[in-house]
Amino acid sequence: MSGTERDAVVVGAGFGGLYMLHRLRSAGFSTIAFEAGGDVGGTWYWNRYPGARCDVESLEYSYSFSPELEQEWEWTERYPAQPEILRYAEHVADRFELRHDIRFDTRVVAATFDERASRWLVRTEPDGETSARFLVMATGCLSSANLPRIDGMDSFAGRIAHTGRWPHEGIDLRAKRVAVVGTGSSGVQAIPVIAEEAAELFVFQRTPNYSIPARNGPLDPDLQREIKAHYREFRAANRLRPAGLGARWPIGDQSALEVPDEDVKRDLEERWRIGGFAFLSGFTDFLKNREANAKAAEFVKRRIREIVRDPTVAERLSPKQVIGCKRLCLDTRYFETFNRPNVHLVDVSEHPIERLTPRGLVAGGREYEVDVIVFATGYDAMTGSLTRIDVRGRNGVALRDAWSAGPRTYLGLGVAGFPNLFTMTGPGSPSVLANVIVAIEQHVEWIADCLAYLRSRGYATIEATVEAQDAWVDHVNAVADATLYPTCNSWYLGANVPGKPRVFMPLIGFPPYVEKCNEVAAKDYEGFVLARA
Ligand code: N01
Repeated sequence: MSGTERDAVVVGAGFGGLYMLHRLRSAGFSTIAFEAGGDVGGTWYWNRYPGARCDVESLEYSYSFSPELEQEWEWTERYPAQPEILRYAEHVADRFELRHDIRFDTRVVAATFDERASRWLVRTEPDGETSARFLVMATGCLSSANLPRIDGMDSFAGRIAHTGRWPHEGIDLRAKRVAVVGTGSSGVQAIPVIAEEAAELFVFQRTPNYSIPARNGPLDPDLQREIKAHYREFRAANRLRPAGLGARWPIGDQSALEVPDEDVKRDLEERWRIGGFAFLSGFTDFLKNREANAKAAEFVKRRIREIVRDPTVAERLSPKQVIGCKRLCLDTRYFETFNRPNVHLVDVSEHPIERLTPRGLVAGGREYEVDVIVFATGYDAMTGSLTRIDVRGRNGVALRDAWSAGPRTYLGLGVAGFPNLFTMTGPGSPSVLANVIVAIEQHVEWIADCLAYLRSRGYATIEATVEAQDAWVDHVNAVADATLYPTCNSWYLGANVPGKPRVFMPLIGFPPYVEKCNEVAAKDYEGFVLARA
């Protein structure tokens, strides 16, 4: 093959791209990965904001495909901090000699399917073109930063930073007046850390969020040893859980409406003490029934009132939506931070930020003078990093046009009209509603097996049928509609990006999804058309 021809192009060298590259290369496919960043790590390369940390536990937020890697890597905390995750990604790249086939500082800007040759022509910047039979988009679900358009953005004389694009050299916040806009997972993590450094911190909150204590701390060496001794069983148990994680904590099998309130409260208390995502796993219907949900929601609101000394501030910090429809946050002393004299909560739910001025932000008719504005305003999630690339399938149709009314995929892996294109952890798959590394491994292995199958039978293309895709999209919606997830304005629905179609993008439920993918493969890729050149 010439220098610009490959069997496969992988877009992105985060956790998805790294393993995809490794797996395809090991199976004998010539593969190249393009990465816009200067090194591996994906979201963990960019998210260097103060307090950045994963909220899935270290022993679970890691690859399972290599028992040697699993055994040799030592995690230091219950939840890994961004620098540690990045070191892990770098270690993986070195251990499996992946860098050789990754082009860094290279952004994929366009990809066009050549129907005559049944190949993708991938255009990169700085200028380059690569032709490949297969194109795998390992572009990440939360990598396309959402910076709100606010009047006067350019006029601000101080510093502006988005949490997902934090400068590598850091920002010295000592003795500075800082504004943080946004109170999702990023804001909730950054605010307590910034509050300790800054002279004054103004938190601009549009929607209060539920947050559960993470209870982070040094990882117990005995626990690490114990899990490593039974890692296969531990991984297998996690894969059977609804979100592919949390096998250390019990899941309840009763409705919260079937048991006395005291029992529900006791269970929530225990889970609040343990910390982490297990909080909502005690009963089956917290995310299905409003009455059940209210029990968990009220529990958290009571805690907020206990922690936050000023009752007005506590009330403003108390969410109105059901718990869990927006992604639950995990924190370290988030609500406590609002007791600090240097921290001020600015409620912008009714009066949005009007404009930026050279000195700061104007909201509710008042100007807040600051030196630094931190936008913790999230992402154009799940589709943003795909539609920003000019991907064109059959008849020159652009993916962004095919998805103008919302993303449509089959299994979150294939798109009708776009042969040989794979969307890793794409819309229509559990992706962000699962431990994403578990979701990534399942997709990588399914895609690699699929390519091997096509090669062994002499097929040149695989493409989802419109019928299979339509039925799948209906299924994803039906599953979501049976829950409380679609009841509030979350990024799962694209509601955080003005003008984005309101469609519930991820599929709820990891284990049944895996079964379906396996079944499709076992039935010779049912729902896909396979064709020879
Ligand atoms: O982004 P978000 P994030 N004016 O979209 C507000 C993962 N993650 O970066 O809710 C004022 O959740 C917006 O308000 P509203 C995780 O999956 C994981 O925090 O739209 N406010 C919201 O409060 C997470 O869910 C980890 O009304 C504005 C906030 O900005 C996902 O990434 C850590 C605004 C955005 O919250 C995204 O989290 C970090 C405006 N114009 C992230 N525009 C861990 O593993 C937006 N907002 C721990």
